[in-house]
Amino acid sequence: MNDLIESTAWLKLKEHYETIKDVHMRDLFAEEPQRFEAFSASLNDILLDYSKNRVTDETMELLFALARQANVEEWRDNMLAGMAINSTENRSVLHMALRNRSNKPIRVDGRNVMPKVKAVLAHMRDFSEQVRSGEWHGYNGDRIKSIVNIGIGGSDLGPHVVCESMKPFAQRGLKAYFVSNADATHLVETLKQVEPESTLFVIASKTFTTQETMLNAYSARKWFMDLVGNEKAIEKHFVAVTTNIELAGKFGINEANIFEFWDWVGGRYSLWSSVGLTIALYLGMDHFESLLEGAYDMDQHFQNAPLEENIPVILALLGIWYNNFFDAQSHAIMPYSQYLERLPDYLQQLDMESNGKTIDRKGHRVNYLTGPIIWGQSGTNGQHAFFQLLHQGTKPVPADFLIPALSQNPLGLHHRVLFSNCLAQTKALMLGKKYAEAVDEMKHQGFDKKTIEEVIQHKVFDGNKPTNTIIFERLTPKTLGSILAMYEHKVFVQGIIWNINSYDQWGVEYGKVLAGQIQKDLSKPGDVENHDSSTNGLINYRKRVYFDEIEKSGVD
Ligand code: G6Q
Repeated sequence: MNDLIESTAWLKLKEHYETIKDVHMRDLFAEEPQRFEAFSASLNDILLDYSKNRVTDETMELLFALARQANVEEWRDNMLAGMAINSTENRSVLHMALRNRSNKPIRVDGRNVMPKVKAVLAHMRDFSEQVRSGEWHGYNGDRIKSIVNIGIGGSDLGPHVVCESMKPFAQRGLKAYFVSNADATHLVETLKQVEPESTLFVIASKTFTTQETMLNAYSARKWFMDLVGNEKAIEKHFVAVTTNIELAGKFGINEANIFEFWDWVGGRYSLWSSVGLTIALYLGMDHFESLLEGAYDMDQHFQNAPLEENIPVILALLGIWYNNFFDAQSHAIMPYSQYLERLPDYLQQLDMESNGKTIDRKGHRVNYLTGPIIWGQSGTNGQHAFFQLLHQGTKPVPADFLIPALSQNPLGLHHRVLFSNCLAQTKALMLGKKYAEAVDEMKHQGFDKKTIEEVIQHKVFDGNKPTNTIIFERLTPKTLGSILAMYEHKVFVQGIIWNINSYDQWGVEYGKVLAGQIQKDLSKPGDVENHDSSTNGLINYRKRVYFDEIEKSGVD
């Protein structure tokens, strides 16, 4: 039994939906000249324009009432007070402590965690400065030129999106690589680009037991030993980021080079912790701290701004509006910035791992939709691929468009073209093109009546497709920090309203054990019959090919 869809705020929204579902945004804009001012919110240089949504003042009031009914503010305060809101793992959720730039203590079990957080930041600063200045060098005196981050999921996606997005701030001559996939190709192709003498491997794993990461770490270690042949050299080239100091020590990493974090930091919320070591090495600690400051500004905004002006709350409520009342199955992320190319990947994990849940906090199956499918691609590339479906497909796809007002690479007309495309898309998605407009356009282009009649239906665009535009001055570490924190809080608010635990990931844990039995079966000769027929058939296919190959080549 779930209360949500029977609650007062929900029922009022349902009723309101009936009155608004056929209203066109084109008419809302015509009726309300101040719509942009009325439906926008800002923090520092970040401006959220949410006027191109299928909402009126009344819709927003009802949505804010839903947030109040779910006690979003109280949950937010409980999270920051260190309460174990990750109830299925009995853990606090305190990634906000990692970027707490004030002197206020933040406690877990009555203990202030800030001294530990600051000590790790100081350790990161000290180490990254040594590496970047050349004071820390490879075993034979070479300067470190390549950082290879080995990690997966939360120990990969966060540092990866930041390093990619912040390339203009990186130190010249230093490269960052990310290896995550169990497919050896990922590691092998990366190792082709680096030299052991000038490479530092950062093994990032909260648990230090994740199969893919351990596989890659041990293979990287073997590659290093095969080329260098000096066990002692390992400590100059391998460091670890983990909560499991013991296992990192067993791997052979010097305790002084293990960067700690804690179980109250969830994997997908960990880029602000020592999991950000690769960021600090690549960009420098000052830029890493600017990233933290940007996130802290968003945290302050999230904690203090009234719900009506609160950017993450507004984004969360609009998401719920489409997800639960318009039955939108997905939400698209369109960064009009090549540097933000990896943002959709990062947000996929943040959102889908957090809110891809069916069981509510009380242990009941929900009877409403929870987290959407997150997808997207950088503009303008997406325009030449899947935007057709956004304009004329049968599925509603609300989307966020993100764009800097100024480019990091001002080159001729490029940014003006990029900017025009971004705005032209959101405008067209909102307005659409009426039948009469399409006819006029074709007449103007000189088409005859018969041709117009034949194709006109295809040239009509319904419009009324909702988008948010998130615009900022320039993509800097601080702005990026604010944007990532904005999405974290959006996901939190949605999880609270859907009454699910956004901080566990039993599906991921399940995946971590699933492969064990199959792996054993793959190593024995002969066909297997102990699985379903599909799994048996696929295992046996691989075995036949593999054992034939061994017989032919004589090499295992
Ligand atoms: C994140 C998830 C998951 C995790 C990876 C890596 O919230 O728990 O993506 O980050 O499975 O785990 P380790 O860091 O422990 O290797």
